[in-house]
Amino acid sequence: MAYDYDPENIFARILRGEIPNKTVLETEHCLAFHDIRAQAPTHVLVIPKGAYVNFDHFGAEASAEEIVDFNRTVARIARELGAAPGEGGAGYRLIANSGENAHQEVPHMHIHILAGRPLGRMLV
Ligand code: IU
Repeated sequence: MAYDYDPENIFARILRGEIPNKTVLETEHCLAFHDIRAQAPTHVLVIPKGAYVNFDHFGAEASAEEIVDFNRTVARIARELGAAPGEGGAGYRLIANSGENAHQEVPHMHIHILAGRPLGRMLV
């Protein structure tokens, strides 16, 4: 996998504790925090602690344990924030911008959890 991870990217610095963040949840393999430019009443970013550039990199190289922890953490946060449809919530949207066409801004794998208002039919 031809990815060159930049250890000075902003999320790497957040993981090292060099920059503060509003933590929602931390697990063995990931950290979730509020996006500084929230685009919905709930806008949380979940990032793996491992050095993965984007979803492609994470999906190909993360261990099964990291991937399971990541997915369960995303689902758990949505549930705990009251957005999970199975628990009476009104639903949520997950976005993982990966690469330039998707306008990925920060080169450390992350998923956006958006909830708290109707989000429109689809994103393009
Ligand atoms: P993107 O998927 O890479 O396009 O989104 C990056 C997100 O990271 C974006 O929503 C920013 O508001 C957010 N963010 C942040 O929460 N804290 C920061 O210090 C920086 C970006 I830089």
